[in-house]
Amino acid sequence: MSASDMASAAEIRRTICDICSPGCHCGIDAHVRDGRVVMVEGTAAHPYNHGKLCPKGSASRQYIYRADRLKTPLLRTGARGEKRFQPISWERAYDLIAEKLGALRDAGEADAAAFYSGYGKWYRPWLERFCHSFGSQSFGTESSACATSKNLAWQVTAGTLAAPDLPNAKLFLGWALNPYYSHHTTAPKLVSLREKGLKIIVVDPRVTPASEKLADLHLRPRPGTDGALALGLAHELCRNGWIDREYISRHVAGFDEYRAYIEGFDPDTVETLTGVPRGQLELAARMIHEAGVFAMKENSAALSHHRNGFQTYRAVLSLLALTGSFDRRGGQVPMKHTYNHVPAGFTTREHDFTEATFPEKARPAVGAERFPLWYELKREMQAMDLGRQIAEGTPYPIKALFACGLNVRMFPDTQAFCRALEKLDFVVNCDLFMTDACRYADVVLPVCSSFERGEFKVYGGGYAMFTKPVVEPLYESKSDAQILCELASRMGLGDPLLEAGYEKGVEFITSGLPFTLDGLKASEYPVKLEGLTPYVPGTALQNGLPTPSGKFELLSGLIAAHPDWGLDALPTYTPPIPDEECNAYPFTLCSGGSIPNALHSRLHDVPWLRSMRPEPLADIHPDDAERLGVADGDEVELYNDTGRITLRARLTHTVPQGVVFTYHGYREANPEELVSADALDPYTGFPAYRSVRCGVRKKG
Ligand SMILES: Nc1nc2c(c(=O)[nH]1)N[C@H]1C(S)=C(S)[C@@H](COP(=O)(O)OP(=O)(O)OC[C@H]3O[C@@H](n4cnc5c(=O)[nH]c(N)nc54)[C@H](O)[C@@H]3O)O[C@H]1N2
Ligand SMILES: Nc1nc2c(c(=O)[nH]1)N[C@H]1C(S)=C(S)[C@@H](COP(=O)(O)OP(=O)(O)OC[C@H]3O[C@@H](n4cnc5c(=O)[nH]c(N)nc54)[C@H](O)[C@@H]3O)O[C@H]1N2
Ligand code: SF4
Ligand SMILES: [Mo]
Repeated sequence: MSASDMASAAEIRRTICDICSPGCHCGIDAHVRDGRVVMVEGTAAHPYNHGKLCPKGSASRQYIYRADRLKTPLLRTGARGEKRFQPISWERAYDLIAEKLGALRDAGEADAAAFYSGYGKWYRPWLERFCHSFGSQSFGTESSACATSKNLAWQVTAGTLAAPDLPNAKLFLGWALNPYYSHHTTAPKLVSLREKGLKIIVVDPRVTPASEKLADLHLRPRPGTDGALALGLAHELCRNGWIDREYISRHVAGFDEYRAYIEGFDPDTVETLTGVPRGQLELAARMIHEAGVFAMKENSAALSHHRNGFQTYRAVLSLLALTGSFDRRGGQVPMKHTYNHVPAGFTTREHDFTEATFPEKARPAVGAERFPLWYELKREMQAMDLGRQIAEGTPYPIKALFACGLNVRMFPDTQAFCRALEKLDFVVNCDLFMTDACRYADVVLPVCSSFERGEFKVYGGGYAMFTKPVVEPLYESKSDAQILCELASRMGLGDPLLEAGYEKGVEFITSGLPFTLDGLKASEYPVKLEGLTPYVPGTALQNGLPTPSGKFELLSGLIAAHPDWGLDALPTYTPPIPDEECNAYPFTLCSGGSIPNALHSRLHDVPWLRSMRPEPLADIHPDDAERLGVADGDEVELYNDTGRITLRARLTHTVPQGVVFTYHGYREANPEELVSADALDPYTGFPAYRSVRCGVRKKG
């Protein structure tokens, strides 16, 4: 039977693809026959994706039916890591978890348990509340290496988050911009705005579809040197008087100190530091001047995956202050997250829900001592410090871990992290699949996909939605939120709202908003909220920003007030890699940067997607390859003091000389093996996935 025959015999039910983050959950028309999804298409009337799916979403049927879907709860019977388990009932699994975690709590050591969420986000408010009600502050997530560094930079600088006012922008600074691979709905929007006159500067060490199709100017700094580039642009803007003095005097704090600091970032010095020719820097500054006000790309990964990422972000944001582009039409406009980190133009009570039971008296979250700025602003675990704290037992021992979607291959020095997991007394992991992380768990719980559950969602433009399952949960799987609510009851956490179930929690979070859950459920599509008033640019500045000075801070009042942190109040520049490491190994390994057919670790086992790139590849410049005697397709070993991996070389001019570029999440070649777990950004604890040194040699 052909696909269209199968589809014609099937019923169309609407759901979402949740492979990406909640802001990008594309609407899906699932064609269902005999309780099974037989085909997927994009939902034409969906306000986010308008019928389009990316390659990953097009393969979502193979994702939810992956051969290694977990079928039942499992109990470990072999050594940790060995992958020997026996199926158990949900009752038994809950009893075991209640017994083990309950014993820790009864002993007054609830804070020796950590609660972790991988990339999945929809259930996070429930996991966080569970953690707090249990008595631990150590709720932490994969965002310890993703969007949080950017968000904290905004918080320190302006006390708020912000987004580009693209429809009114004349210039877009696409700092590490490549939506063709990472955000498929953004690329066509930029194409059409460009046809209407938008100018775009792309800053990316590599040649990408965005640099080729969207850029009026492409700047190619060496990975992790963007901070110097931004300060160089600031130098050029100041030197030429291309700054908005009135805006600065009214709304910006620390300009004089900042101006004195950037004196050292003249175009020649910046060319040496970054590799960007001075002529290109001068041209970029002129384009900014000519536009007057500019908008920019909110990158959550490429800039922050370096030891200097947080300061880089602040240096980039400082350009908004100099030109008066923050809180201006056509610039970068303040916005609040509505729910699950999605700005939808209204507010929910998500924070009230997660913070109501925060255990003030518990020991500070994992990472608090090592990353005080992080803890001050986030009040949660910096998960990149979890492996160290388990291994060293300082400042206090961690004994148990409850995880939803733990992927060990996103932790720098993965093997050290796995050894730390082996030391724990009790580990639970909830996932759809039998992942390598599951091997370290005592109890593994099977969860269902977005096709098999109902969930509350919001979308940009003022939309809310409550999805319905399109098929029954596969095998014995349950949704994460259901598991957490049932477990809260079983353990007697004493949190009636959590124990009342997922929908009661959603009712609390959405209380006061002009809809009911039943109303949302009655629609197959996101529902637009009535009566939302659009934000008027300039309002936040007029009211005073929620920073210590009330202004946009080039000099951070928060950091200046804490000299004991040993952090710089100005957005100072430190090279991403210390000289001694540069001297020890000849290449910079830049691992990460989306590819169209994968999302971190979770899609490499999906056959259609794997077929698009059957093996992990190391992109190497042909001149470097020639020096190494490496031909296209040869096996090469990447190595440094932390570890080594073997993969195939792909010779390409898209990477600059001296840089090796790989994608991550692969079992057979995991670049995290070369990323040190000790060399973290001192401001935020972020790992340097995109700038570590390594050697390259041909295998065999
Ligand atoms: N070298 C390098 N490493 C990187 C990056 C990089 O650029 N370079 N990028 C970093 C970034 S930006 C990120 S965001 C992280 C990725 O963060 P990860 O958390 O590593 O992301 P995934 O690989 O998707 O793994 C998440 C796990 O959750 C499971 N899962 C999926 N849906 C659900 C669900 O609904 N419930 C539960 N319980 N589990 C679910 C998946 O099967 C998978 O095992 O990786 C980081 N690692
Ligand atoms: N297909 C796909 N889509 C995804 C993901 C995925 O894994 N696959 N992951 C999702 C997640 S969790 C995230 S965080 C986003 C990330 O997606 P984006 O924010 O778009 O970032 P990346 O695709 O990681 O990297 C963008 C560009 O940054 C460049 N780059 C690398 N290092 C540097 C640097 O030091 N400086 C500069 N200026 N540029 C640099 C890379 O060459 C790359 O072309 O994508 C999301 N979408
Ligand atoms: S994987 Fe593709 S289709 Fe699915 S949510 Fe992400 S962008 Fe949308
Ligand atoms: Mo991410």
